[in-house]
Amino acid sequence: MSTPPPLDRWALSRALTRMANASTAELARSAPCVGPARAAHRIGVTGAPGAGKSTLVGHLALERLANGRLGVLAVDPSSPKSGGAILGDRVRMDDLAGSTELYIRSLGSRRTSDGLADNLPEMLDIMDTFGFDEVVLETVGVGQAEYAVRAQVDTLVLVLLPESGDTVQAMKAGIMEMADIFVVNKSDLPGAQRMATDIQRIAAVTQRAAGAWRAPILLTSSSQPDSIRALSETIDLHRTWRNADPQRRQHLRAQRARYRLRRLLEMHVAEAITAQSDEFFDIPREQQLATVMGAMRMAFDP
Ligand SMILES: Nc1nc2c(ncn2[C@@H]2O[C@H](COP(=O)(O)OP(=O)(O)OP(=O)(O)O)[C@@H](O)[C@H]2O)c(=O)[nH]1
Ligand SMILES: [Mg+2]
Repeated sequence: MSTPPPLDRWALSRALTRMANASTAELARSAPCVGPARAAHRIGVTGAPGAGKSTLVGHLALERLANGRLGVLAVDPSSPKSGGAILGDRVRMDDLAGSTELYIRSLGSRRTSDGLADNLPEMLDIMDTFGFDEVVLETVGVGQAEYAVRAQVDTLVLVLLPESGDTVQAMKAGIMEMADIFVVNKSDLPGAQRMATDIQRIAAVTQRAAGAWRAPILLTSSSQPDSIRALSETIDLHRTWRNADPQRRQHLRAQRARYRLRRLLEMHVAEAITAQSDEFFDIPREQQLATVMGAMRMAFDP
């Protein structure tokens, strides 16, 4: 494998900013830029607010930097204010600051209701073109977010807390099928083992296809480096499993494309409807539909 050229941070930051602000028309024209063979391995880290995701991602970054060029994108739904704590307050930024092969960026989630940043799929493509070997994506779990993030990453880590048993019950089986790795974080707090047992119980009754990946349940704590290492090794195992069968990769690529196409159409529909005057909504529904469809056809006419 050839070594990629040195990371041009300025060009990358600019490309990401431009994509973050791209119009729906520009998005319609953007397509994946590199083939799947050169795409970065994408690791999603999702879970409830305050579950310790950023801290975990920071420690994980230290661990995985040895694998090559590493990007960290953190979707911050709340506000740009917390930018300073992007990798959590327990990671010594000094440990990471010197690395030329690490790039960290916080993204606002703005328009989307599914907890992902605007134009995130396209931004992930940009990471591919800048020669990243891995990209870690942190996103807050807000119900829908897990579903949206699932398709965007190759390995999805769901971060849970001790004593959040009710949450697990509420999530039911859907999420159990989606996560590749369960992490009960802050395992230095009481209740972690019980939580792990609860997840195991739910996982045991979840239907799995033959040969499907059995999502491991790990306990992690920022004060226990071994637990972070074990998580990193489990990510490697999942990556190997995922790559072993071309059909798995193809399925994921199709899911990714499906999400992207649907979102693109939704954005265009929203724009076409927003552009209409108040009077427009007094005309018959069929005419409304015809007008919006017409606007869509114009938008996509080459
Ligand atoms: N006890 C304990 N606290 C932790 C651990 N990891 C993180 N924390 C604390 O949990 C709080 C939240 O940590 P973050 O890493 O910012 O959590 P987050 O999930 O990224 O938070 P949001 O991005 O705001 O959703 C901080 O006060 C951390 O110090 C851990 O392993 N054990
Ligand atoms: Mg965070």
